Amino acid sequence: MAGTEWKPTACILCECNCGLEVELGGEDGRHLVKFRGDKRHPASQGYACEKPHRLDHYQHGRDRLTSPLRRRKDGTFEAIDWETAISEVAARLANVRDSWGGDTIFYYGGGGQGNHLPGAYATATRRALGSRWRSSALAQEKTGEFWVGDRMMGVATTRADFEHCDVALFIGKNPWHSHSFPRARVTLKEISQDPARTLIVIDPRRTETAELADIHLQVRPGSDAWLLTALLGVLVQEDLVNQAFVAEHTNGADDVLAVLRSVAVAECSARAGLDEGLVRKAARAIGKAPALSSFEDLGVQMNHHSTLVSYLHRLVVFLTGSIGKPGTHYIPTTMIPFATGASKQVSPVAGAPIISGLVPCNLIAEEILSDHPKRYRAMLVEAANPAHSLADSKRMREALTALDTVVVIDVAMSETARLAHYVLPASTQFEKAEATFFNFDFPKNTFHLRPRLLEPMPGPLPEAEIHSRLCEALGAVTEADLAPLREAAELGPEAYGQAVAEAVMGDQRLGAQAPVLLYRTMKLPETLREGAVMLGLALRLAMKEGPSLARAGFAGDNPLAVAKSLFEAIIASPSGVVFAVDEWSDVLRRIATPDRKIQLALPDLLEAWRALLSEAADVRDSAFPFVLSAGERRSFTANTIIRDPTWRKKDADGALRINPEDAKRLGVGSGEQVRLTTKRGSALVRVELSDSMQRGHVSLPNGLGLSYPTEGGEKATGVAPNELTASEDRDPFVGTPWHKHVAARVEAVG
Ligand SMILES: Nc1nc2c(c(=O)[nH]1)N[C@H]1C(S)=C(S)[C@@H](COP(=O)(O)OP(=O)(O)OC[C@H]3O[C@@H](n4cnc5c(=O)[nH]c(N)nc54)[C@H](O)[C@@H]3O)O[C@H]1N2
Ligand SMILES: Nc1nc2c(c(=O)[nH]1)N[C@H]1C(S)=C(S)[C@@H](COP(=O)(O)OP(=O)(O)OC[C@H]3O[C@@H](n4cnc5c(=O)[nH]c(N)nc54)[C@H](O)[C@@H]3O)O[C@H]1N2
Ligand code: SF4
Ligand SMILES: [Mo]
Repeated sequence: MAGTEWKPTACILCECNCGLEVELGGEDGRHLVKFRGDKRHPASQGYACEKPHRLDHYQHGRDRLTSPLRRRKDGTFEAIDWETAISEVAARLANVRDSWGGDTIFYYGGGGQGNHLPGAYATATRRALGSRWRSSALAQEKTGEFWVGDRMMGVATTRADFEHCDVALFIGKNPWHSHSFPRARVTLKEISQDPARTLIVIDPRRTETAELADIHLQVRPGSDAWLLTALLGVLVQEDLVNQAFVAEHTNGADDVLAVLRSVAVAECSARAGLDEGLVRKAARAIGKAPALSSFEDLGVQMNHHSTLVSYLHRLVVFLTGSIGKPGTHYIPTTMIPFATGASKQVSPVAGAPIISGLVPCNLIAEEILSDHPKRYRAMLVEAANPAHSLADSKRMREALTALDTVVVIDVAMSETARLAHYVLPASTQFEKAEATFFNFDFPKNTFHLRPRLLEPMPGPLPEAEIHSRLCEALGAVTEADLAPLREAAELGPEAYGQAVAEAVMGDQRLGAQAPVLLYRTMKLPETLREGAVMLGLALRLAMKEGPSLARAGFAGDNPLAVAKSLFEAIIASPSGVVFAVDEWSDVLRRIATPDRKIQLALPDLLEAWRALLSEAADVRDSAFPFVLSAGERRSFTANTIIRDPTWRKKDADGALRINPEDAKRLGVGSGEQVRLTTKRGSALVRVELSDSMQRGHVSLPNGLGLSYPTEGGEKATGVAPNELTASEDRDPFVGTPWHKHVAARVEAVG
């Protein structure tokens, strides 16, 4: 349209962070009024779903924080100025450090779906305090997958090339709504419409993705381990294993094949509630596929046997040789090493495994509510809402209340912020430069540093500024450290890079403060200031991934020079830049186990598998005859990023989906209220009758139940799912929750 000024940014509502172009308007020119997909974004290429059109509800949320807040004794908050806030927060955290040790200061969050720079700056604050333990949402979804991946491949994550696959397999994943790979709906439709390609969906619900599928395995909730065993059994018993691949690239196949030769496919299918013929059909499609891509997500990762299922899923991938060629799985080059396996340490109180550096979310309350001398005493929460998003909200509230000091950095008055001693207001993701590290594409991978769209509003500050001020108040960075770098910056980028490198390499204290040094002294356009930390990350990448960067045009023998050219490209590309180009032949070379082979036999998981196969059929507690999936992704859900309930065009209060026969038996009609009860809590909720649900299975959306200011005062809309979940219901290996499988009762009311 003539006269429209489109500004590049990104959607912040899911990990894809599609490139967007936005038109600003409204009375003050600060409203995000029009959106379109940004064709120049290398990954999303103009794609966007329906959600970003509502982003102004995030930018202009009525509960946005405008000033630092301090909690009074009576629980209410008073506004304080930044100087007071920073000096008091620094003093309180320093006091916790000096009294009980810096390792009792726990850090949670660091980024949501679209903002990962806070986490990068927070490393400086954490180091200044000697804080050691941390966690984030990843430790309630992906750590089982990381743990298994790391042990099998020496690499925690793989992704898959759905765009070019012959067979696409989704296990407990509804990408039509949840996306997780670029342009998901375009790719799903292409696969669905091509008679030569096969889409297989494993989901108890007939989801939007399942509607497009060639084969929908409508599994009985929580029985995926049985189904995957049946699929694997067919692969082995019908001679569909890729023997050449297994011989060349794997180890331990004998132990696995021994189990699979004798499994009873018919019985395992029946345990999964499925017709054996359909399971065989799916297994044959998988086994015969020239190129298989697959993706497991929350439907299995937050469910019974989740880590075992992650293992069985990988067995499907490796026994069919579905890695390392186009249309299959790959190991991407990522901007940061965001996923790793288990560390040698365990958490200080519960002795829980630390995977990817993270304490299992379901154990955080236990780590606090204890008299152990090393229990956590303080918590710094940033860009996350654990009082709402972690299992067992009641217990999380109790834990947060038991801490000496809770500091929350957020844009809005979240459920967690309400429990803090200090709330520090952050600028929104459109008022500062932001970036995401969740791009996993291949062979080309993208990075997008978005310049800010809007002048910051007075009051809130970007996290980079908040952490810099905290580190300065803690005495970790002084003016004397900064002055020489400022001088070097005047001499030009060459001299500056050299001076920073010398400062941080020669001195551990300054090395820990690199994000602050860069942010405070680098010369950058105002709209990109928070991007300063990317120079450090670019250098790390240049030292580690030289060939991939070189193929993307960032070549050279000197990592500092490579980092500089990559950084300059990032700064100069407001719609994103391709930073790494890989080759399919790189993938298997990235296997990092000691013998460079994929380890198929993991003894503890094989044992758990054998135990499963000898288990009697499970009996359901008659007091809780339903299985509740607590936290489904729908067309207008986005975790708790948008708090204003009116952003939802449909399903405003997040109905409980239930099979019409079940509803009839209970005597409830469409739109009526029911009481939903679990062992942990009870809630009233409106029902939506949906024949996409199987009998005995009900589902609630995620991100509902947020309190929001209305004319008549604060009001919560919908049910907060974790009022109904329990922290002890978790995976025995890595502690991930069973949110998709909560025993529940549904009763008519009124
Ligand atoms: N619209 C939207 N998109 C999002 C998000 C959002 O909030 N809203 N959040 C983002 C985030 S943080 C994540 S982690 C991803 C998650 O993305 P998904 O994992 O796709 O999301 P869910 O809807 O939670 O769960 C997926 C499916 O699991 C199924 N399921 C339930 N029980 C079982 C079972 O026993 N077996 C199997 N096989 N499946 C089962 C459900 O029916 C559901 O269709 O989505 C991302 N994208
Ligand atoms: N029962 C159940 N629970 C679940 C799930 C489920 O399926 N079922 N899903 C889980 C999953 S997969 C995930 S990923 C988690 C997500 O849960 P969390 O990791 O807690 O993340 P969000 O709910 O997205 O909360 C993000 C917070 O960041 C704030 N924010 C937004 N922009 C900024 C910014 O620029 N700076 C700062 N400092 N803050 C900002 C928002 O106001 C919000 O308070 O929820 C989990 N919880
Ligand atoms: S797919 Fe995700 S990032 Fe892209 S427009 Fe939709 S919600 Fe936003
Ligand atoms: Mo997530």
